Amino acid sequence: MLQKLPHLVAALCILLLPHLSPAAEGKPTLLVDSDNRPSISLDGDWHAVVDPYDNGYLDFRMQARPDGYFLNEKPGKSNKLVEYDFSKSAPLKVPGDWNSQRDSLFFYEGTVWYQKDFQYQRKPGTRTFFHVGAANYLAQVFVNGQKACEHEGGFTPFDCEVTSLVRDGDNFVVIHVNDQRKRDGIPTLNTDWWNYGGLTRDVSLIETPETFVEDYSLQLQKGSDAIIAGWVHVVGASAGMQVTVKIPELNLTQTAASDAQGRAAFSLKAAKLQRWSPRTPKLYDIEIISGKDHLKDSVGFRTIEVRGDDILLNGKSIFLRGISVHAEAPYRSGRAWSQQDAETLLGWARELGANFVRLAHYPHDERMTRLADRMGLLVWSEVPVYWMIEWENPATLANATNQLQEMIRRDRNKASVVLWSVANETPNTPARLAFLKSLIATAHSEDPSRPVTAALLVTTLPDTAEGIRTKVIDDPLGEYLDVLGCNEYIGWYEGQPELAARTRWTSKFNKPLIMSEFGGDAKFGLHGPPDQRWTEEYQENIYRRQIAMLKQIPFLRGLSPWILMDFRSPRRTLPEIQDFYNRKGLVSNEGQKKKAFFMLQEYYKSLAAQEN
Ligand code: GCB
Repeated sequence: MLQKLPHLVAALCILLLPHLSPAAEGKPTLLVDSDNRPSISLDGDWHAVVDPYDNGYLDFRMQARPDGYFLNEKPGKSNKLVEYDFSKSAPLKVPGDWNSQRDSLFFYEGTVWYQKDFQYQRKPGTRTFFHVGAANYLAQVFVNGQKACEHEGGFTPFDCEVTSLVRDGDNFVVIHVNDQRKRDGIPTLNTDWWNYGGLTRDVSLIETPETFVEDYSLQLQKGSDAIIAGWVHVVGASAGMQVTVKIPELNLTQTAASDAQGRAAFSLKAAKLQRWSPRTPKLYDIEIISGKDHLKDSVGFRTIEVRGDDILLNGKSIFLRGISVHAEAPYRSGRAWSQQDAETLLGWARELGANFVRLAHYPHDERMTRLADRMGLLVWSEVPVYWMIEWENPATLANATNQLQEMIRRDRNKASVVLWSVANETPNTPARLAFLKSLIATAHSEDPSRPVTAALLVTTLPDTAEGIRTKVIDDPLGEYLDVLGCNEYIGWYEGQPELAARTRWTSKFNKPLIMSEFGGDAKFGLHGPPDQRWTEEYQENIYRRQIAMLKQIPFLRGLSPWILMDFRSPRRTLPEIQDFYNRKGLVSNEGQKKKAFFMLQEYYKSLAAQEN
């Protein structure tokens, strides 16, 4: 009997499972639409202990400490390490990366322990979640000395259930954040952006009723201009729980019963739906009601499809006038997170005449996709599967899959997001292909409504006798993608800008192409002839020649040149020019527009005029 006990316990757990949230298993959940839920902000100053040897977490044998961490969160009240004292440690601002807050942390990659006291009074019948908008890269959350959850991945949110850990009155939270680059991580050791560490996005406590809407999907059905279909997932619901979806402006209300997994399916017919598009970014207020939970959101409805080499928005072919954007904060540098950061970055994109942004190379703050929804900017959203990854490592694939699922889950109800990208410039090997095929399948099954893309590299054929060179899109991954992305640097990493004039493009696939990167560095204010590198004139020359070349590609359906604004990168050391900035921005990190900005703006204006 005793031997059978574990099986009994396991069976009991399985029986109880539908009533538990994932948080109860120690794995954080992700509350969709969390920015519209009642919350208590924990942003502001946090005590921070910089722990380069991760000594609070690892003992002298480099083993994880059994009690999770060993710092003295209440001096005098515990016998933990006397060397540490949160209360005397200088604070760091949250949200915010640590690198741009303290000179001594500029190049720092390692552990910082964050600590904050907070007052709390739990209302009866509620559950409490600890929400982290993003922590780069590994995070472990401890509430009142007890571990609540851990999370891997620096760019997606997570919510730890802390209902049983919080108490009325004084509470404290400790978060162990480590941003050491890992060979088996996503991303891996080498990237062309700054590894900004810390609690880089908002932190808050979120309260929900005991039974609550954890996730939902409502989309305009493919091929339809009136049917809004989807589902709502309620945690804590038993089969037959009533779930209601309302769209008051459309006079729509529908109630459905949840199944045994807490899922209720919906199909609503809207008689006079105004579809979301860049020109008319119409958002509808929606309400989802289940038991005591009442979730509100603003959602746009549109379809996005691929037919042959066309991208169809609401059934009509669209050309994506885009620009790539890093989550670098304008004017002050560091990781972007604020509303003002989002408004500045997307404001420049709009000024450029863009209807599309590639949010590279990882999911950006949710404020960006919220704002894109309101501004009518189409979005390419991407996971940091970048350059080299441990393609054969199942744990790395599980991690990439999880980051992809979290990205999709957070933003699947944003009309602006039209493309999920699974990778950037990855090598053409069988192991890579298997890895990315799996990610593509995940994206399609999590969200059948959106096309999947990736930024590929191409093969260049030798020059013909006439001096014509051909670039062939032949990466076998192309077969599994819906939209092809392609990065090329003619005129920067490859020859002179003029080379574009004798370059032709072909593709093995009958699919739309987005030229997802091209460009070159220019230091704002540095002038010279168009063949002098680093000058604004050289960069402008690249854009001029590129635009002429791109116009000749019949299956081109968009472009997102590299990049909107100069961004910090440890790879870019050239003194007086780069000074640790990648200078391919059309706008400097101080907000000055370079000549190429105006060249691309002119092209985009002419394209927009043709649309009329
Ligand atoms: C690329 C990468 C991008 C780099 C860029 C560059 O191909 O995708 O992350 O920043 O080139 O500037 O070299």
